[in-house]
Amino acid sequence: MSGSESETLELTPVIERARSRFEGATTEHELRALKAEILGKKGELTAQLRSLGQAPPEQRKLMGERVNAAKAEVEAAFEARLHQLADAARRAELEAPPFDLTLPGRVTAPRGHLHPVTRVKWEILDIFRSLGFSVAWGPEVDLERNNFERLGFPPDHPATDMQDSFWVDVKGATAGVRALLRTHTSTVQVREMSTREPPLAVVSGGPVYRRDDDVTHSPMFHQIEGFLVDERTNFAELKGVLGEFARRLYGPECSVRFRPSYFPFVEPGAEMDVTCVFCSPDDGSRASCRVCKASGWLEVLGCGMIHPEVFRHCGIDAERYRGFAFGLGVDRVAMLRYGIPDIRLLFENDPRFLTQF
Ligand code: 2NL
Repeated sequence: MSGSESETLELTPVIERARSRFEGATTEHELRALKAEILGKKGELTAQLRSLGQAPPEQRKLMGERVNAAKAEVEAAFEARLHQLADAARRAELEAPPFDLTLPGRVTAPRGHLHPVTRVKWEILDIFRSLGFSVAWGPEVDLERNNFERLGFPPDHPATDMQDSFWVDVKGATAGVRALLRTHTSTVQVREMSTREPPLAVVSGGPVYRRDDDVTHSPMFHQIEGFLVDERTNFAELKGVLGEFARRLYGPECSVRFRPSYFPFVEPGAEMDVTCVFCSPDDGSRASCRVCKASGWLEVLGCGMIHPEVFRHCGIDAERYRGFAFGLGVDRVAMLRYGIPDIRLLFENDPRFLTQF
């Protein structure tokens, strides 16, 4: 570089070019890329600084100051444009439609609910609780003794064929002691009677297991059983309690009737019917009602006065105490309540079915 060239070292156009390119940038990213290009290793000003080495020594100082001053100006132009862009972004954010904090959140997983059988089970247990009964629970695998013997079924009694059972192998069990999936919830009643002192009023509910499988039977279904034991209770009290239960479950218009029936652990035994929930009062639809087979009545539970033999097996004084007991199928109540035609639908866990409740 010659002396005359250094005197005409014209930096104003370099600064102006940088300024106008910065103006053209519309994002911070774009702006920073330009700055790197202009002030970086290959930028015009860097080249000028580098060439100072060849300038005559008496001019170097002045030229150096001018190039550095130009660099500072380009940097200031960069900072000014950076602030402008940040201000514009902030203004756009403030002027945009406000974010609605009251919008509902995005649904990631649908909310579940209780199974229809569980809902009906608690509805029934709650009714008995409101009538003064307490709720008890017991294991689903129990001893033959609690499932059959204490209820008065002797071993190999033909009645045990009525409910062909699922037997469970117990490793190291004493010979002759057998366990099974409970075939009814009476196991819980038996446990309560054997461990507590009357007066007692207890209900219990849950799954029970029998070797059945068709449209109206599932190998696992749900039962609720209850009993009351006191020095003086009788069939009239049984009718009063179970009639009130039916009205609370099916509505105040519901009537009940009792028909003699046989259960091995009660004497006398009966079945309770309620007026058909689909065709009562009869509006002319009864004649074609498929649910009650045009009878106007639905069978809903079994009941009776507890057999003294059951008391003796459970250590209760059969001379001093009497009691009534009852049992009902929860699945059947749920099927009537929701109009479900096939019991197996309840236990296939198909969400297309379950989400309807
Ligand atoms: C049913 C069952 C009945 C009982 C259940 C019972 C229990 C004990 C003593 C006496 Cl510990 N009875 N339970 C009594 C009568 C009928 O019915 O599932 N019926 C639909």
